[in-house]
Amino acid sequence: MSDVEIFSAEVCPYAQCTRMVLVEKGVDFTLREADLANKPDWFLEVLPYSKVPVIRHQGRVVYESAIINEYLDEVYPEPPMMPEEPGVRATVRVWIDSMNIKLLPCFYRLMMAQELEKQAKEAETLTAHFRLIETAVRAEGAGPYLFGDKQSLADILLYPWFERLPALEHYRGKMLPEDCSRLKNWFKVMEETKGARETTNGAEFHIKAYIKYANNTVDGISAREMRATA
Ligand SMILES: N[C@@H](CCC(=O)N[C@@H](CS)C(=O)NCC(=O)O)C(=O)O
Repeated sequence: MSDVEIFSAEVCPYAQCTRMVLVEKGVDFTLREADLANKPDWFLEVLPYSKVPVIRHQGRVVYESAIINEYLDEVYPEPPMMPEEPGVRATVRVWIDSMNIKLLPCFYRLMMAQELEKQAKEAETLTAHFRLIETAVRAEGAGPYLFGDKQSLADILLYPWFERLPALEHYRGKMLPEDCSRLKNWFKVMEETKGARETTNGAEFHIKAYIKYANNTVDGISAREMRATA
């Protein structure tokens, strides 16, 4: 019997983050994979928000990827994925929050936008977010990770979206500005981490998986929420 059960979906970047944390920490886990287009019966019974990821650990159900990831970092402290120094830890939390609230919804809105004018507006916003991160991580220090020489939950959060960037660029054009050299180097380092290597699907998979988003024909709770907030 594994220590952790994770309810996940291969396409889901949030679920990939949590799988990356489990892999990096060497936690033995059981993967319960769901097809989001044909949700299995257990989906509504087990998942409080009807969204993946959710984990079950020692009988406790934990959901919302940012909360799960911090929970896992607390119950499996090695290697730590939050900085020791409270000031840096606060910075990491600020970036996790800002990516979750601003960057990631913008990624989806751009992917689902059909009118050229809306695509241009969202592309501009996304590019500005990338520049903000580039500037912030330059200010923080030497790297190679976003906030120093150790991988944090902020790196883990951002990685799956960079892995999906080829899909966004395939449907909507180039997004990462050429001069974001720190982010480009960061991605190369992240690709080599155990968490990334063991969870990656590669560009072709994402290009296929996102066609429904690009045509705005995807159904599901997340897509409906995204349309409502667009
Ligand atoms: N805020 C949530 C977002 C999770 C989320 O949006 N999951 C999507 C897949 S990427 C999902 O399960 N959607 C179910 C649906 O759309 O019906 C988290 O961070 O865990």
